[in-house]
Amino acid sequence: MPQVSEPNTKLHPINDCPTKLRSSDSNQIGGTPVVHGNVTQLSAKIRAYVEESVALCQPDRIHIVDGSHEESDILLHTLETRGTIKPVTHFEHCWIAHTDPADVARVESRTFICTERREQAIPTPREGVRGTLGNWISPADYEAAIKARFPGCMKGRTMYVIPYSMGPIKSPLSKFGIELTDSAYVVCSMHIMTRMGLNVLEKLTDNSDFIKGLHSVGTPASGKIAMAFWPCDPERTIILHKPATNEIVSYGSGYGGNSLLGKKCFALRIGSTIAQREGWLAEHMLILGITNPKGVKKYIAAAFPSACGKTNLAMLNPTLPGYKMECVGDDIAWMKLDSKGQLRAINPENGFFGVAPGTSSETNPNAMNIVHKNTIFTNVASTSDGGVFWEGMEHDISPDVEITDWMGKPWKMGVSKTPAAHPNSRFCVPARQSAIIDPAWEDNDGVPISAIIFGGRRPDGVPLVYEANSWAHGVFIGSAMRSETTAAAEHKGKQIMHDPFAMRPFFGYNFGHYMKHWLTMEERAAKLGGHMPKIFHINWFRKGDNGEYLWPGFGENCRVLEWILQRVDGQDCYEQTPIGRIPAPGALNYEGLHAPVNEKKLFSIPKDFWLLEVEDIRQYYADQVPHDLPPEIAKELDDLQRRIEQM
Ligand code: OXD
Ligand code: MN
Repeated sequence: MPQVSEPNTKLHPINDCPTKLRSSDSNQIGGTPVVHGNVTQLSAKIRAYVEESVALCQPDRIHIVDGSHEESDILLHTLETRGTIKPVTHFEHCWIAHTDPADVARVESRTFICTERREQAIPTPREGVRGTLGNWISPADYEAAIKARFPGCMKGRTMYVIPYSMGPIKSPLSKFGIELTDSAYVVCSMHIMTRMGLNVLEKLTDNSDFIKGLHSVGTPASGKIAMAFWPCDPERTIILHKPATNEIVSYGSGYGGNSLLGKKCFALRIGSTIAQREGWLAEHMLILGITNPKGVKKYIAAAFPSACGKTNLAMLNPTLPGYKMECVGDDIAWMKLDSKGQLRAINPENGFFGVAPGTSSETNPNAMNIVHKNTIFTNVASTSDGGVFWEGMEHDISPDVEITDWMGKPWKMGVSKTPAAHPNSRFCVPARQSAIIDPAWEDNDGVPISAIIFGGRRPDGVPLVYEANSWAHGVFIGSAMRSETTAAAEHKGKQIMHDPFAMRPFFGYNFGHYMKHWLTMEERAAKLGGHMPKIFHINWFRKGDNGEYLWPGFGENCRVLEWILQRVDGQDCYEQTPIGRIPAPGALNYEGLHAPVNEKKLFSIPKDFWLLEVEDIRQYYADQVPHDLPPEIAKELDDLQRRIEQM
């Protein structure tokens, strides 16, 4: 188990070039040898990008990633030798990585969007208010930030050139990227999370464009790396995005959300700006296929803030007889209108990078079943029988095993005061391993979306499910989403935070313009002869007077999805309320639930609560988007307030 240690000069500078891979004299870029792959495999555009990045970062060698299992195994072996990962012997081809404790989550405060003018990237908040909808950086400061960190940052290291595709390689909805990184952990994780390697390079030989991504784990200005097994530079970490040139630059962190550039940086931040330009949607949403007992299949897309049970819903085990749920994606959806105006979605990812704590055979048996092979765990605890452990797995391990926490210290259930696994610890696993992966998950045309769902963790006042009255009302509901905070980012403690569209940390452009873009989708669909899906809001987390959850959740959530799809079919099973449409009394199927549900409480709409909610949303808009709020959204809020006042 890695320990806090002085820099290990044997392991650093990182000489991670497998000896098997050697270059010939002509196989070099800017004088730096290519030790794996061949420079002739790169298009002129890719070569120019690598060359300019090599000049900046000065790696010792270049490795063009081919995407083979053999390559990934060699790199995993290198990582093991270095102490970055260790095998999970109880499982097949699984590994645990332990990060530097200072590098465990996304760092929103150091994540920036670079545009000429600030208001292109983020809304200008009310004077005296701190904006919470992203950070802007000027082009000059962007360049300065790079100059202050990157020159020579890969000395002694290998620069890996990762060609990857977000989405199935042949899908017209997919897009390609090149990530340059000095982290073999990133290469192995990208191998799981994206389609990557030579088949993507072949697609780029026509010199077509790609999203540029430069990543370095960095070296602290002092030159001293605290933990040799996990080099990083937490004090100077920065994650930069430049939508105008489709560029991502990430320095100082090896943690997934900051370093696997295809995910949040490309598929959401840069992706949302491309989507705005091209007239589609890049969203922080799961995609789920639902087949009802009659064999009719529909797909839904759902947005929840980080670590709100999104992966659990994406892999739902339905309790209602005759239902079948299949997963297309658990985190990101790219959604475009087809020629008939039907919204279709692809999952741009190739794997699941799920939050481990809370995942168990009770809450998500489908996830538990797939993490026993080809999985890279990060910051989970380990067990003396060669397995893994995290909070929530108490019933999944044998009681006599000894547990070592994510920091390498002995840990005792019921005794230790700190968590065994880091709250943001992860499993990274290929999606195709899942028994419930949807047969259409790699369809080039994407799957048709019938409903869009927003949700959050709301202990009070917000009913289990309600339906928007219209598209604009639905967009308003997305913009007003709030949720209890999570461990996926650097926030402390529990608070109800605004997280519009579950995109607050992931907007690539001004949130006001983003709402406007969403509003335009209705007309775009209509012009093509279609219509946008119905929008719903769900809340599995409402609590009763004694703090107990009012809804059993997990597999029982299929009952809510059943009602949603009945509404999609136009069934008259709803009751109109001031906030939207809720199931008519008895319309939700409660048959066979283990304990009776207090329907009245679950669906009550307390006037006082909602008056405060409206006030809060109004304040939020006034503080955060005073200049850019679309009038349609302001009107929805006024209308909601009026309806509540009339209750
Ligand atoms: C994630 C997140 O990692 O949303 O998926 O933070
Ligand atoms: Mn996410």
